Amino acid sequence: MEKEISGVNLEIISGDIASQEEVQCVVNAANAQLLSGGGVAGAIHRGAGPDLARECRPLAPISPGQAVITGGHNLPNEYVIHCLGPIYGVDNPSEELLADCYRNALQLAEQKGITSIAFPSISTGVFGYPMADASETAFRTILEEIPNLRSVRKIRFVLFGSDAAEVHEHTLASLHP
Ligand code: AR6
Repeated sequence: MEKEISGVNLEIISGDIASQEEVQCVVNAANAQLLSGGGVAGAIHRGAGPDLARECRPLAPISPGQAVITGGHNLPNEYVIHCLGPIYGVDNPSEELLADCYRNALQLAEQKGITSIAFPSISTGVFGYPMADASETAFRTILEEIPNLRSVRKIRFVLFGSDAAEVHEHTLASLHP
């Protein structure tokens, strides 16, 4: 699914966040220590190689809602923006902290003049955030930020599996008919 909103191309696909060749920046669903892990963080660190962990070390720890930027190393992307999502029901208010992730990631991308960025569904794996709720917060925040974007012209959501992609398509259709 693809939508053009105020000059920004918003796209939802199913796939692997670590193999997005056409985007300048990918977003990591990180842990506070910015180390490799399961899910998205594991895929990104495997794809980037050990130099990513080395670059991350002095930037850690980060707190829920925060975003930091590094190079992409062996990934097909120039940059990685690492966001620490809230652990659902533990880091509160979870909704605000999740919105902070998307807002801070987009603002960081703007500061670097990044034109295209791919997000995973932050917090909806190990961190337990229900996907429908998370997708609503993600898209609400992105729709709020779109009018402020100057350099970012493409925002892609990369979801694991067609069910996750459908949930996101449904949410976006309801927020932006
Ligand atoms: N590409 C796209 N989406 C993926 C991929 C992938 N390669 N792998 C998993 N997903 P998670 P979180 C989906 O757990 O909830 C890590 O171990 C997955 O199905 O990666 O923010 C870190 O070290 C889910 O919908 O991130 C942290 O400790 C979503 O991406 C912690 O888990 C996010 O799942 C972060 O937990």
